[in-house]
Amino acid sequence: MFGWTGVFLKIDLSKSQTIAEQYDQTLALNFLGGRGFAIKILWDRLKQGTDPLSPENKLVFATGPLTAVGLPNSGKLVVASKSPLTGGYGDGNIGTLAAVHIRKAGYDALIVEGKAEKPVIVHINDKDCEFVDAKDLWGSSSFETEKWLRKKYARNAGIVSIGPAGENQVKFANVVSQEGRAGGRPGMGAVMGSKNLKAIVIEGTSQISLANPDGMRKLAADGYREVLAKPLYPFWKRQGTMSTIEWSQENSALPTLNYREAVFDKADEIGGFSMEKIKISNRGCPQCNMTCGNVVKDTEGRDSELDYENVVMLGSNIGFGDLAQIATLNRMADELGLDSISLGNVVGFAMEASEKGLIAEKIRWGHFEETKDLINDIAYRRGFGAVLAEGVRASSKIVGKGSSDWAMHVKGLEVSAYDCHAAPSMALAYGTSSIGAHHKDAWVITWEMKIGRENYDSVKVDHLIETQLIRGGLFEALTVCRFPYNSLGFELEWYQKYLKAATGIEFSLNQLNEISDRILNLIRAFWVREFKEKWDSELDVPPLRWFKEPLTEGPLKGEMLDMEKYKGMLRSYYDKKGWNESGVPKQSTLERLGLGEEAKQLKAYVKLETEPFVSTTLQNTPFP
Ligand code: PTT
Ligand code: SF4
Repeated sequence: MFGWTGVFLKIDLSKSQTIAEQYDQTLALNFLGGRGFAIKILWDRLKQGTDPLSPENKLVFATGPLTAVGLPNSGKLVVASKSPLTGGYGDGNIGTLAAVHIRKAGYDALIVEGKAEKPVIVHINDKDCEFVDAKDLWGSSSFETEKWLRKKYARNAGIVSIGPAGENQVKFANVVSQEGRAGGRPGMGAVMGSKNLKAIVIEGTSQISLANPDGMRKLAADGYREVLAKPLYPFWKRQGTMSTIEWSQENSALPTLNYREAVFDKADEIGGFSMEKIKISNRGCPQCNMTCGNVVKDTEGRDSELDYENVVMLGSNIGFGDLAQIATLNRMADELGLDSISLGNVVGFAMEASEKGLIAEKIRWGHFEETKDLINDIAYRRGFGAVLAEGVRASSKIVGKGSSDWAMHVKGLEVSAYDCHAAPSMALAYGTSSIGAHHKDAWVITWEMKIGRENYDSVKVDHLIETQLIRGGLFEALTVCRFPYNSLGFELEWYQKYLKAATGIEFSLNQLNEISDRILNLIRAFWVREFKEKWDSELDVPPLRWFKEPLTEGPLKGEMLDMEKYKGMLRSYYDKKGWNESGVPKQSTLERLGLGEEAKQLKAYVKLETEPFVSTTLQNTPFP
């Protein structure tokens, strides 16, 4: 087999044992890699109802056939598990040398299971593996941990670790690497902490076996040149994702004060051009010439890496208009190992609850000292921080008094940094995303602004489905960064050529779409299997604030979503996906995608429809 190593490394922490498992080539052909491997592993090996923070849960670090083969932006991996935050499938995408070394050590994925008796570090050196006592590192920040490990092991080893938030099993703790790469929003860091696993260090030295190594070398060099030649490249290097702040402000999509508003009076001060004035360097993932991490100094003179999402969520969404202060909050998130999106979301929730007098704690919008204290309280689960550590859905259940209307999440995952008061298809993207309210699978909002934000029509549904297949399916399975494609216009055909050079197989775009659809359907089946009779289409509806509370500021004052029309779009989406009225894949859909066995298993938990579902809202015209 070329392109894939054909081997998963199973790491059993309870037994301090590793087993290299050969897997069948059909798995690679049907699921490609990354997210595809992760969902198939979790589907096959997790019992329904597994407690996400128990030793029985599994944490998968998965690469794909294009990971680390020398082409642009290919130093990425998918970290996945059953999520303690949502109770469903959870994953994240992280740029790290660990992705490169997993492949060079001869594996396509690591499957971590069990629980170590005491805190450990797993050190993998090609085929050797040792379990190293981590008691001296337990309690350290992710940065200190990595620094210490780089001294002890190779300077360029692949390292992923957790901070105190992961150790304390904060439900939105993530996994951190290289002082600024972070992934696994739905609590992958908490799963790691629950297993007493502080870090994985991996060093691999072998070559990845490719069908056409010379061809790949040439294609990779051509690809780097092509990326450099793209007209948008120079501006990208200046601002990366940060230019989106001005765009969001202009288009009333900038989450402000817990998504109450979509414009922020200090947007200019936190935007890309202000950032450029204090930027000191670029940082990024391995094998990337687009390095999009904008490094600035925080209030204490430390480096902090700014992206759109973390600046918005720790800025306008909680009332901060000072980039150095935002950089400090962001640095805290990275060191503690907290997802910055969910963090900004729960802090915004707390500030609103405090303002409304629903909680005793005083936490004011944009108050630097109070916010820093609260962030530490969340990571260490102290006081009201312990409530927020459970995520915004759980917090709103505890606070009550109608707060669930403005608890900004879908299926328990906090909404990322796009306001949807006036963006129906982005709202549907959040509603139907594979992990909860994250923009990874479909960032359709800029497209939506161009074609008309007011429509709720099936053109939007079609575009969403297509985008999800490419972003949530293909890029997560390949596994490479999607930014060359979606931010610079690096064409999809490149990836087909890379796949051919890596695997020797010519995949058509239709075949790749089918693989993506298979992956996304199996993820949906996983959610349904976990929720059983509690599964309901209401789980695909975004927060009520966007439907009940119109914007009160900016050019779109008075705008909000229409529930009836949203549900019309959702029904159309289900229909086009081959799902029933509750959003459960039909037996015929699963069988068409080669998931017949999985359909049989799912039938033990829910009734599967076999008859075609006829939609009443499928025309290419606006919904009533
Ligand atoms: C991603 C989410 C994002 S999406 C951001 S900023 W973004 C936040 N970054 C965080 C951070 O930083 N520190 C922290 N403690 N928490 C953070 N949480 C947030 O996590 C990231 C880039 C970005 S920056 C994006 S959009 C793209 N995402 C990709 C993806 O999902 N798939 C893919 N194939 N390519 C992608 N390329 C881009 O990667 P999650 P990274 Mg990320 C400091 O983790 O869970 O997927 O959530 O990993 O290596 O930092 O790259 O404006
Ligand atoms: Fe990483 Fe940014 Fe490069 Fe993508 S563009 S690989 S996220 S540094």
